[in-house]
This record gives sequence, C-alpha cells and structure tokens, in this order.
Amino acid sequence: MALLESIDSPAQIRDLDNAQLAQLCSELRQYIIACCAENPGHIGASLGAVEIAVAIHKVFDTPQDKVVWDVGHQAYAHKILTGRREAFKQNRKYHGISGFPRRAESPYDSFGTGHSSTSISAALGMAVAAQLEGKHEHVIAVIGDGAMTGGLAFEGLNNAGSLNADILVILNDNQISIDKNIGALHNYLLKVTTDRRYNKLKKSVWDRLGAGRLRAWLQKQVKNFKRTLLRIDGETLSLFDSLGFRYFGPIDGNDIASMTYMLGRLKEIPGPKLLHVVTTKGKGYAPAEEDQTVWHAPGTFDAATGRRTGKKSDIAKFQEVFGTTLLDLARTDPRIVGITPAMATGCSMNILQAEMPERVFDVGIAEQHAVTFSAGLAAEGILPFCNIYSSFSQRAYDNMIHDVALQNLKVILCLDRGGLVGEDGATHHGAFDLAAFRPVPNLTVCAPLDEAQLRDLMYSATQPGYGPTVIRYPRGNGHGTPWRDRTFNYIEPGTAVKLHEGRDIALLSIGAIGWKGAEAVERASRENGIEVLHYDMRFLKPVDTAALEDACTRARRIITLEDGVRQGGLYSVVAEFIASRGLDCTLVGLGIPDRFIEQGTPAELQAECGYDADSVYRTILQEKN
Ligand SMILES: Cc1ncc(C[n+]2csc(CCOP(=O)(O)OP(=O)(O)O)c2C)c(N)n1
Repeated sequence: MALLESIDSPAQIRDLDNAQLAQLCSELRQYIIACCAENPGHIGASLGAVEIAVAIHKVFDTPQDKVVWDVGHQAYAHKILTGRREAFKQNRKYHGISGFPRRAESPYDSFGTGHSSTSISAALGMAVAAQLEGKHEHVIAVIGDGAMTGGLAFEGLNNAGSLNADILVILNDNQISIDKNIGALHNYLLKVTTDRRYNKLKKSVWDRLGAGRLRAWLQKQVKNFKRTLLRIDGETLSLFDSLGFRYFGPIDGNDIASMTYMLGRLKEIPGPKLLHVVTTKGKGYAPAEEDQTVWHAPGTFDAATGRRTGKKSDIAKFQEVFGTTLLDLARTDPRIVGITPAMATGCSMNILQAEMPERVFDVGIAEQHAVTFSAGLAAEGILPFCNIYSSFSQRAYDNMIHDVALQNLKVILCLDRGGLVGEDGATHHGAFDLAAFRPVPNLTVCAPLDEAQLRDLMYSATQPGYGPTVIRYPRGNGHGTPWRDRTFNYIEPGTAVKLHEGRDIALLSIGAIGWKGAEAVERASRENGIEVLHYDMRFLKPVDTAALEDACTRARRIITLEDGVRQGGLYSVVAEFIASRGLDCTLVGLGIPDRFIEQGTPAELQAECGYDADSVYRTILQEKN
C-alpha cells in the first residue's frame, strides 16, 4: 500500500502521474477486497468504478467541485480517498460509516444517495444553484446503466438539456444492473459500444486526440464525430444528443489514463455533457468478474480463493418462500404473472423466471412503472404479483393510489424487506410502508408472522374477498415454521390470531416481529407470572376490531409492537380505536420512532429503537407495575 496508506485527501493525488495513478487504483482494489472480505458490502460495483473515482478526484477540485454518486454503492474508492481509509473498516457497521454517500459524513459527499436514478436531478439542482449564486464550480453525476433505466434519470436529462447548466454526467456502463440489465436502453447502449464502424471511427479520433492537439481542433473533431455518429445504418444513435447533451465516448472507464485525459478535456467544455464510459463490474477480482450478480453484494468471503464464507441457515428465508409460493400459485392459475423492478434475484422471483420466463417481467429500476404496468395488466384480467423492496416502493405511492386503489384493480403488491433491514441503513429501511398504505381506500394491508402465513396470504390474495392487497414481510430468515408442500389455507381479511392467553396486559403485534413479542410474553409468564394476552394482528387494514375490543376490555393495558414507524402504523390504529370508543385503556407503542435510523445489524437497531425481545419484556414489566 505504498501510495494509498499516506493519502488522506484528494489534494494528495493531484500531482500523481498516470503510472502512479494506475498503482493507486490497484492498491485501492486490494484494499476494498481485503476490507469487504471481512466486512461485507457492495464490492462488485465499487471495484468497477475505481478509475472513475480516482480520475474525478485527480481532475476536479473536490469538494468545491461536486460529485453525486447514483445509488452510491459504487463509491467505496471515493470514500477511501476522501479521508475515510481507516473508517472504511467500519463500513456499514453500527456507529461506523454509511455504505452510501451521506452529507453529514463528509464534505466530499455532496449529496446523499441509496435509491437509484437521483443523481442527474440532484447534480442539475446544484449546477443551477451555482449559476444563481455566481459561483464557478463543476458538478458531476456518476450513473450506472442500470440506474439510467429509472424514469427519474430521464426527467433530469430532459430538464438539464434545456437549462444549459454546466453539468457532466458520467454514464458508467458495465452492462449489468444487479441481474442482467435488460430493456431498450440497454440494447441501445450495447449497440453503441459494439458497433464496429463506430469503434473504428472512435479509434481514429481518439488516436489523434492522444497526440495532444489543440482544444479547438478537439472540439471540431468531436462535433464531426458526433455528426457521423448520429446516423449509422440510417438509425439515429445519439439519444443523449437529442436530449440536449453533448455525447462523448464510449471510452474505457477502467483505463486511468483515458479517464483523466478525457475528464481534463471535458472540464473546459460548458453546458450539459455526457461521457459514456465502459467498465467491468468486479474489475480486478476474478470471482467478482465471473459471477457479477452474486458479487454485487456477496457477504463475507476468503479473499485469496473467493470462496464465500457466510453461514447458511436451515431455515428458509422469506424471499425463498415468496419465490416458491409464486411459482406454486402460477402453476395452478394461468392468470398469475410476476413483475419486478430489477430485483428478480433479490426477491427470488427468479424461481418463477427459471420455469416460466414468459410470465416474469423485469421492468428495470422503475418502481412507478412496475405498479402502473401491473395495474394495466390487472385491468385486462391478469393477476399480477408485483414485488418491490419496501423502501423503493415509496416511489410508487401515487401509482398505488391513483392507478391501483382508486380503480380497485387487483394488484398484489408484495413488499420485501419491510422493517429495519440492517447494514444498508437509513436509505433502505422499510419503515414507512404500513403507515403509508393504511389510509388508502380499497387496499388490504397485511404482514405475515411466518413462512406459512406468507404462503397463505399470497394464496388468499388471489381469491375472491381480496381486492388490491399489500403483503409486507422482512428481509431474511423466517421462523422455521413448516411451509413447503402445505395445502393453502384461506385467511379471512381482517382476522387476528391469538398467540397467548392472559389478561394482565395485552400485546398486539403485526408481522414477524411478533416472535420477539412472543419471546418476551413467554419470559414474563415464566419469570414473573405475568400473563399477557398476545394477538398477532396480521392485518393492519381491515383491522380485527373484535381482537382490539377483547384486548381493550379484558387487559386494558395495551402494548403495540411493529417493525415499522409507530406514527400511522399499528400504534395509531389502536390509539384511534381507543379514542373513538372512549375506552379506558393505557397504550404504549413499540416501533420505529420519529427519526431516521442508521446502519447496524437488525438486532442492534431493534434494541436501539426499543423493540427487541428484551425491550418488549422490560416494557411488559413496567406496564404491569
Ligand atoms: C429505487 C431503487 N431501486 C432498486 C435499487 C436496488 N439497486 C441497487 S444497485 C442496483 C443496480 C444498479 O445498476 P447500475 O446502475 O448499472 O450500477 P452497477 O451496480 O452495475 O454498478 C439496484 C437495482 C435501488 N438502490 N434503488
């Protein structure tokens, strides 16, 4: 680590020559690999973007010049170069640094990211702000070909192309999202990067640029080059030019010399510009290059061999239950299809995809479209299971209201990773879903306690008696409840299940967090002789009013437990019930408080928020006394 170990700020790399920069890139890779082997993270994207980070900090005057990393999972080299080399060992850990850029963490993180496709809009806002304030600064957005499939990216491009602000978009094209990138934009980029005549043209221009001719000459050549590019085989190729950007590239984004050279030139050119760079996801680490989907975020591994060392559990993950159940249902009901916004592997829809590829639609990183597309399918009698990670579904809120619920179209929205997700932190916690969807008319909103309930709720939602339905469940393992090869049981909407009898206190829980409650209830009974009436509510809407009535009249001291925000969630449901009936009850709500929760293990974060098993137990004792 001859160079890297002494670099604490980008100013220190500005005098390095190309050979030293190449060495720095290689050291950065080794460091990222060594750290991620023990402390897992988004290694594949970050390895691919090392040269982009080094070149930006070499050429631009950061942090006065601003860089916005789209999604931000590729920004590890950026973090390490900007004073966080040691802190990176605590990447994504409780009280460590965030796995994504975060404004509060460093002046070099000019904009917080985590959700895809925001970089162009944010960078444009910054560029326009600089104009308004009379400042001369450069603003760069780095966006992947996957993130570019998000509609928001195009809203940003469309706006930028007409405002003529000084903004540079670096399109980091590694031709993969998490899964294989698909769609028309992907086909277009592929065509640009593989067209032989185009590449020949590119090479001749590039060779001459390399000779260091004058800038005016360069600009003329680039203009001519673009004109040629506009028509290949009679087709318009320059999508970005037509949106008001000056398109440059494609160049090899893993070649540090080309990157610094090109960025140095583009720095002098005003207006909206897009540099198309081609990189390899996982670059420099063979296992990560070979299986790019797995190595998007592989967990722990042995750096020398690439063998993944994460523990395997015998207990099924909720994701596996979802994927398997969807396949089982699809086998029996030809109306069923699956829709995923670019998360087929993550949510396990790839199980259905493997057997019935024609019935799975990966629509790109396009949550809004995924929901409205599902609504369109439902309008014509198809039965769509649309699976979205809870926090990403925030984008599709209006689509659920306007396109699904208002028209009462039977879309089954399965929200994966509901609740505190852990190491991905504040941007990724599925905190708001239950509270957000509850006030929407026509929706059924439920959260299974375990694997068997997830399976039964998915089945039930396909049956008459259910309209548009939201089923939310957490990331990771279920409880170990038998679920495979079980016959499906219909669950009546709005019915709770009594898990424990008692009348000293009532615990009302929703979702898999109910097991923490059950643990506390059992302990209070065993150690303190306190008998808690425990209902697993299952449905937030419609709510089981008979269960609420039972809890309020028999126990009268109520605790709610949810792995989501209390405000608007189960806590609010019960508070409203008590108030509307004028009942004489006390109520304590356990769940996510009114602040953003950072990263850590789910256990650490649940303890911090006061709703792990121990906290529930202590609350039971407190309420009893
Ligand atoms: C709104 C939203 N949806 C989904 C995701 C999950 N996600 C994280 S990275 C990623 C793929 C991004 O692909 P690309 O932009 O090409 O970057 P790469 O990882 O290939 O470098 C996805 C789908 C997200 N972060 N935000």
